[in-house]
Amino acid sequence: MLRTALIGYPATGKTTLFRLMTEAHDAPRAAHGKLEATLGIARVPDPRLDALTAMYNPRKHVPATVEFADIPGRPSGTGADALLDVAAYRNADALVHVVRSFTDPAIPHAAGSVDPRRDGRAMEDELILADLAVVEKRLERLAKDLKKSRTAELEKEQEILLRCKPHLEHGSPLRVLEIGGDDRRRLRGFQFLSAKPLLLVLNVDERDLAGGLDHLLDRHGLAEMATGPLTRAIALCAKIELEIAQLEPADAAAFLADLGLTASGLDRVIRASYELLGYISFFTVGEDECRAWSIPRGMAAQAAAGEIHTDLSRGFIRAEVVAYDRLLARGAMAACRDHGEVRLEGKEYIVLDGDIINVRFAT
Ligand SMILES: Nc1nc2c(ncn2[C@@H]2O[C@H](COP(=O)(O)OP(=O)(O)OP(=O)(O)O)[C@@H](O)[C@H]2O)c(=O)[nH]1
Ligand SMILES: [Mg+2]
Repeated sequence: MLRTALIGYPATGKTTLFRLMTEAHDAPRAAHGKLEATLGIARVPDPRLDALTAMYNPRKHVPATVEFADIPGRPSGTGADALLDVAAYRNADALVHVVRSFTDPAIPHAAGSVDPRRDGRAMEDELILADLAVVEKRLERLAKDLKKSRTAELEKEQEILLRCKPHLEHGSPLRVLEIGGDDRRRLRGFQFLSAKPLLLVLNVDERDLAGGLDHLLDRHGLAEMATGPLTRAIALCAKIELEIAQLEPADAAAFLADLGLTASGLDRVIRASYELLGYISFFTVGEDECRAWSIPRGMAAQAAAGEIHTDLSRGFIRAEVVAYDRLLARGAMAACRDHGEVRLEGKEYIVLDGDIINVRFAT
């Protein structure tokens, strides 16, 4: 499962967004200052799963899920330790930085004013400084160890960290550093925060909704920050989205249309996270259960089978695969079979977005 963590300064709307994403609409708000992460699960909306469910009428339908961790914000300048202390940040596949542009005199901003450009940059700097602290500490340790025994692996680790250090010192996140496959593996264990894909969510004022959302990203400097690799930005109004999410679906759709929005905030945050991480979905279908699974793009069939169950990966023989579009066009699996559209694929087959898969395996 894809894991994301909400990061941001106090009172920017993280918990409001968390409640929206995880449908924990009525859950009590996390108390300010509470340090642990609150975890929640968001269901990934996917019209294809809805269509498959209509076709199979299964007892159960299970959407793909994304985990969100909500952590109370700390004012800027609290120090690298504060960020590194939070396991949910380190463990996340992606960070979602909630940047506030809404103004409300009753809800003061910790920095004394609302300034999305400043906050976006300040958080990036904090991620970079947190990583730099880790790099420096490890380099010191490595220097000592290398005196005792020079191994090729330790030298390679030192080499890549010596590339990271000046990069971070120049104020650049590790996201934008080009790193080869082996070095990427060497760095993975450090769980560097500035290397994680970053989604910037501009939490806009309800009064700004009328003028459309995209130009707000430009106006507040977030579009510019999201031009680099593994970075994206979207704008939404968490407070209004949460109100909309509590309406009946038909009313919610009408409300969104009134605001000139084509998709809910939930849809947009999830979609942006998927694009950011290059995730795709495949499906398993049947009368018992129709289910969506998320995997990184480029994953082979055997590994994808392992997402369903380790037995399926271990005993993998072949995968029966049909494209979603073909199944929908034919209306039934049997018709796809008759037309030769159900392929038998081996373990090296690269799973495509929308594949419907049945794994044949031996126990
Ligand atoms: N006016 C307005 N208020 C909002 C908006 N989003 C959130 N708020 C309000 O801002 C306050 C803080 O929101 P939270 O979601 O609790 O903020 P947070 O980022 O979780 O705060 P910490 O957990 O303390 O870091 C709440 O009273 C929200 O209702 C918005 O878009 N507009
Ligand atoms: Mg909160």
